[in-house]
Amino acid sequence: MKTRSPRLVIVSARAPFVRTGSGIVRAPGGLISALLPLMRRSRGTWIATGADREACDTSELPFRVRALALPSEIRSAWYAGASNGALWPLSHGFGEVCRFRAEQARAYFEVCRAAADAAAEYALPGGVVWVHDYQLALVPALLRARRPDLTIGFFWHIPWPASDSLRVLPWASELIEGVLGADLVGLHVPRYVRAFRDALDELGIAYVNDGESIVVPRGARHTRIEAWPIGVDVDGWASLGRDETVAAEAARITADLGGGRVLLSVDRMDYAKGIVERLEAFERLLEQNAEARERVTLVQIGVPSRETVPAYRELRQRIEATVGRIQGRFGGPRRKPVHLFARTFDSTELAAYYLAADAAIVTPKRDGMNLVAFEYVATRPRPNGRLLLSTTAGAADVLTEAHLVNPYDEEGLTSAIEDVALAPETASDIARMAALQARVSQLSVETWASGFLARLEQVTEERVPVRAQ
Ligand code: GDG
Repeated sequence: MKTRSPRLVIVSARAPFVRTGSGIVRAPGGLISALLPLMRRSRGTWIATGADREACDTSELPFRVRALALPSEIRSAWYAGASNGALWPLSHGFGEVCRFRAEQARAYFEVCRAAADAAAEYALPGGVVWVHDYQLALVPALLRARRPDLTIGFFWHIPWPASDSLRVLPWASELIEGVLGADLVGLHVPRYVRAFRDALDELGIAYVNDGESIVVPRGARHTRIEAWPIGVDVDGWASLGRDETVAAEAARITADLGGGRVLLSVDRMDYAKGIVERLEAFERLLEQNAEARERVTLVQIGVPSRETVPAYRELRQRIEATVGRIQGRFGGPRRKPVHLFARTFDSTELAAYYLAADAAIVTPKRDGMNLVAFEYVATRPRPNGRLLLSTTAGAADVLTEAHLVNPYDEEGLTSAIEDVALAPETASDIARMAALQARVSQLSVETWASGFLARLEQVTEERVPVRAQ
């Protein structure tokens, strides 16, 4: 599909690159994985509110990256406070973790205003601006007020909060009004669209149902809310999966781990990812099953994340303590049942682990989509291996042939891990993986981004034109 990507302005919290001890590297996280291939092909501008200015010095890139200069206390109240101390837990059903503080809400409004100002400055007349995620949900309405000539898309990458959860957010109505400034609002799966509809009901905002999408009239225009399931760079992962060096590295990993069965989990260290619960389920498996004690190894890649938020620092300690306990109980001089890597890997290294793994254990407690599930499937040159996936991840609505599990069901989780680790491979396993591979290929990130942008233009064409100011 043809899109107007060269005129595109992207607004997100994260920049595509970060500065680390070893230089400027690609930032971890789903949004970056999704948008980088698109922006490489376009010559637009990427506005990042949470970025490090040095990491935005990207003269060798075919697009511009602009970091906003925000005072550090505002940045912290917006990012660690309102975004990751309130909206993230609220949307993932962790009400008890939420903290609502007025000064953090003020910072959230201020950062959204600064982002809207920057987008208004960089967008060409009649241009397209695509705003991303829960950290910037007020930008669409603020930008619309400044530049009614623009076409504005918004994508919310996490679950849309249940209306009972939303009730406790002191600025719920501002949040929804902010989002409704967009022409097209994307959520991953239809059940999030239904949750959005509940929120409109709750706030008494009128809408029309149009098939699975919702249309909210807004004067001369309207906002459409639709499900646009994200995918991954399928060709990129598949070509890494066919690479001989990657395959050799995968063989070395399997041998280093003792030649038994390898289970792999890859997550940002986030309580919504269910890492501790997964480790505990694995520990129960080791208690119960002698073969697992001898032959099964769990590799947990845990990218450190949001360490300025107390709940995340505590989580990292819990993860490390749980791994230590399992090691102490079941490890020996030649056998280590769990390997925890608390660092970022490059994608070649990650692909080698995807190849080496007999099963991917993707068991978040709640997840907007989960790209790791897609990447594991996309990397495999043959339809082997198993994917264990939480019913509570958006990905479960799309990757229906995966082995599905309720991550809150402790015994169920242990026995599901046992099955994917130890049951002999059957024709049905191969058929399931082949079906998953076909599904993942259809849902490439390229299709997602170009489909969303093309739809955005369509939606805008339905409204009365407004001239640039
Ligand atoms: C949010 C939503 C939604 C991880 N470690 C390394 C690395 N990664 C990459 C993976 C994958 C991405 O990070 C993680 O994506 P997820 O989708 O699992 O999770 P979130 O970061 O929470 O993303 C999520 C997503 O947005 C997109 O809408 O699916 O539900 O929470 O791509 O490969 N990449 C590299 N090295 C690592 O060590 N290179």
